[in-house]
Amino acid sequence: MVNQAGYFPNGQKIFFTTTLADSFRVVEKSTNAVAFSGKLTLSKANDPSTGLTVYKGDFSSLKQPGTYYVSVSLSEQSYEFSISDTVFHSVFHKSLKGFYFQRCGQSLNALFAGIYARAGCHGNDGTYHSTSDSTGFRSASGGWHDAGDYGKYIVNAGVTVGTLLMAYELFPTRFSYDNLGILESKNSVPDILDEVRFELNWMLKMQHSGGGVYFKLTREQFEGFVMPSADNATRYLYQISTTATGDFAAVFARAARVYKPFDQKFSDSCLAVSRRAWAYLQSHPSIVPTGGFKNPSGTATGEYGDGNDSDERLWAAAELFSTTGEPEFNSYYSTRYATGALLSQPMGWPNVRTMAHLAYLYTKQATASTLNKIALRQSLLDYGTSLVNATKSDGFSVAISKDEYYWGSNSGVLNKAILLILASRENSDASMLNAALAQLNYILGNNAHNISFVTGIGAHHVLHPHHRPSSADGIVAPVPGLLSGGPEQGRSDPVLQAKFSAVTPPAMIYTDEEGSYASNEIAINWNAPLVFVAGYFAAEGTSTGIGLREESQLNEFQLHQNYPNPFNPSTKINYQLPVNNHVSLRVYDSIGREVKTLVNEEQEAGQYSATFNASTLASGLYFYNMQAGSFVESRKMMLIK
Ligand code: 9MR
Ligand code: 9MR
Ligand code: ZN
Repeated sequence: MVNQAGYFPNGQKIFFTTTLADSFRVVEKSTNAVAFSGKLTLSKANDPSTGLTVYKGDFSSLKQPGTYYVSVSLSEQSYEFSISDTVFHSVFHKSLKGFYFQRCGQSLNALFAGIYARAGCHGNDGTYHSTSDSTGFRSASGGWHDAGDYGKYIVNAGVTVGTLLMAYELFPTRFSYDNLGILESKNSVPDILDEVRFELNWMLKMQHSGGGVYFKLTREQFEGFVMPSADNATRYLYQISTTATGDFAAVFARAARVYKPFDQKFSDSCLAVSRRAWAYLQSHPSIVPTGGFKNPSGTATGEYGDGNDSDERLWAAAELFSTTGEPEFNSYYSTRYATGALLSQPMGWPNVRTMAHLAYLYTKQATASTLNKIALRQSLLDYGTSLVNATKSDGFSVAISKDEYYWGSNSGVLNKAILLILASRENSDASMLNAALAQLNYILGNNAHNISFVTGIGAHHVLHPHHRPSSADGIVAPVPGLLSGGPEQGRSDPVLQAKFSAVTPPAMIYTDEEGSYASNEIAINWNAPLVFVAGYFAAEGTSTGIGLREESQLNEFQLHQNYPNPFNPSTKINYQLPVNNHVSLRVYDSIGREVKTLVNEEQEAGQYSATFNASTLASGLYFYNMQAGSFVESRKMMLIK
């Protein structure tokens, strides 16, 4: 079992096998030449999660880029893999593009979707359900299909959008790719933000004028395995809920920060709707509907059942504080944040407490409590350490324990990888980053099923996901870039029930069959941490392997590319100061004459946006240059009138 996408030249390289042999060889594929040989060691006897006795081979010292396979005996060899700096590029790109393929209410053009082009769908979204507060039609088309079904659920949208925006906000240079081949590519706004905005535009339509947010927009019963355009039954907006409203308030507060440099008006409206959602929460201090949202009788689509909205409220407060700096939100968070352990579980739709804590930990607001931040940072480090230890006692180096193979377990694995990445930035311990990468290795084939759980990635990947378009489109290969949920200990569908028993070890309860919705569906909230982790590591590489391009984005000077570029007649130039400094920001023409001084003064640490009015300048090439302390950087811009 190898990571079928591959390994970094200078990174750790581990494979697993259950074959008892003493040595192994890594063979170069085209020449069949043995490039490396080594000894197997025991990884784990009677591994608790799989029940297997697992051996591992380490070929980290093989650094020559190429295509290889591992051989442990004459008859047994692994799937092929690469050694290269770019092994995670296509995982990142495909998993992000996976969201484009989930778009609802828009046809997918062959230009962007290739053979997976399809007609638009669900143009009649939606009708108020009889249990909601209104009657008739409400325009709420757009957004992503949630999963293998075509429903749209705010709670799941919330954690998904939160995770994707967090990836961009923490690591803007790693997530600024604008050439994904979606409708909005090359518009000078990173594609991850374009794609997320498609979902945000739908979410906006789900907010009642009173601030509350409708829980979901789905049919009463799951649709059949038809293309989305053929699914024409009525789809309903169900009740307003406080879990949905809390998630909504949180992600729109974050969106107000993230989109500000790109679109001030949109940013303003994000903050306004977030405040309105917050006001609704304030006037409804107990969970709505009572006990949490439940499907009414006659409805069987997803429930995302959650009887506790305190974490959604906490997340909303943390994000609103981070965006506005207002004391109300700071004190809401600070008086409640310490109930229970701090960072002690991965993010997930039922519990977004970790999202709240991360928002507070990374806020730039000067009035944030230093003591809170110290406690959060310490708990992140402690949690990271406990996860590293968990990987050491697992046969396949997985960070989830044998009791954590819940529905969507692969997302638990990847959400823990995110926390390991974040923890690794707080010290310089390579073991955290290696443990994070081991989680991605597991997802991409380093697992007991010897399968890449991402469609379209690896020589042997999931082929039969519980995904209606992949089933109904008549194309053999499933839609690419989608993460299967993975092993499910509860055996919550008939296929798993028939195939496995109560004594099957939890990590073995998986089958690549369309009927197994509990182990082989795909979902937006599972793809989001895949995008985060694959995108993070895709930008690692560059011949150094992991760990050597450590950068703590929040603690460094940054001068961003201006948007839009080309622009006319005024633009914004954004930059970030980690500490107070004298800043000069000047614009020069192509032969080096200064045409404008935008900033020349002492400024406090923070993020800035300088407006540049170019109306008196001729079309052409210009440069802007920023100096602050020893930081000096220039960027190019084109002015086209
Ligand atoms: O698709 C399945 C559907 O045909 C069954 O009636 C249903 C019974 O619960 O289970 C499946 O539905 C899944 C759906 O396709 C998408 N997400 C999870 C659903 C099961 O919870
Ligand atoms: O991801 C959800 C998982 O945590 C639950 O255990 C499961 C059963 O309630 O439902 C999952 O969510 C499904 C949703 O209800 C409908 N769309 C498909 C989702 C993924 O299976
Ligand atoms: Zn649709």
